[in-house]
Amino acid sequence: MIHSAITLSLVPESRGGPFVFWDDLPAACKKAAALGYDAIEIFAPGPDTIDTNEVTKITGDLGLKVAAVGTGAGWVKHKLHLTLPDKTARAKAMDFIGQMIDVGAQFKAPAIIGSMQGRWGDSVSRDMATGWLGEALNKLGEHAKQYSQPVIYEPLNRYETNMVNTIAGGIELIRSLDTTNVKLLADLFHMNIEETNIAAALREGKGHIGHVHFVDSNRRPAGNGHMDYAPIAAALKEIDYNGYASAEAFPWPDPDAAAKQTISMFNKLFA
Ligand code: LER
Ligand code: MN
Repeated sequence: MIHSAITLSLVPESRGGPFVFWDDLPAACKKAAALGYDAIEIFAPGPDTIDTNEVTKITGDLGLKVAAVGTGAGWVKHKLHLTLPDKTARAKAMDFIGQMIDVGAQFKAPAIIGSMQGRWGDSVSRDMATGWLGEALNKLGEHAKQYSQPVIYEPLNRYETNMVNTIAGGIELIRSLDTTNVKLLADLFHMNIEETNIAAALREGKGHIGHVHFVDSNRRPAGNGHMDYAPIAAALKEIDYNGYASAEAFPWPDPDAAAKQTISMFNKLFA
């Protein structure tokens, strides 16, 4: 069974980004629960900015789960990522993600590594960056294991990273790891740019996909672009995907309408 989730950003620096709800955790949780969402996905400024008791209380009272926690603020706020040339900076990036894994675990939620994968170039060769990323994923995957949570690794489109852009590239990367605790995030927006056939890529990802960002071709809420969802929903069912379809979309035309639109598409496709 596929579960519904919706994103909330608590990071002022990411304003303009693809998050449906903004700034106000209690209000976002109330709205998500009222619309029938199963979970909330939280993009926070850092591990020490999440009041774990508050999140546990608010979500618990509303019967909501936490689907995942993002780590991208490590890049957006601190300009850290896992493939920087400076060893100390890479270690800080690892530490940031490790602490986000610890925080997420308190809500039984995995952490997502998207923009924190960084990119190669200048003094950093592709091989060096791939080596560092692999090392980091091995360590973080094993770190997350103690909580019975995977690490969720997200291939991004070519304008955001040159590390891994497709599900096939993600599978190749995770097959090269020693840890077996890294899963892929299939973000339909990135896939629409990079994949030859989205449904075929999802089928190829059977057993490897741990999270889905449910969004349309133009990053508006599902149903507001030209994404052909029927084969996508069929592929996710065919591979027995039982994680979240999480609305990581622009709050278009506004957060409330985006939230309503997404849950109505979710119910049509997956309920
Ligand atoms: C960024 O484009 C994205 O899709 C996020 O989920 C990554 O942190
Ligand atoms: Mn995404």
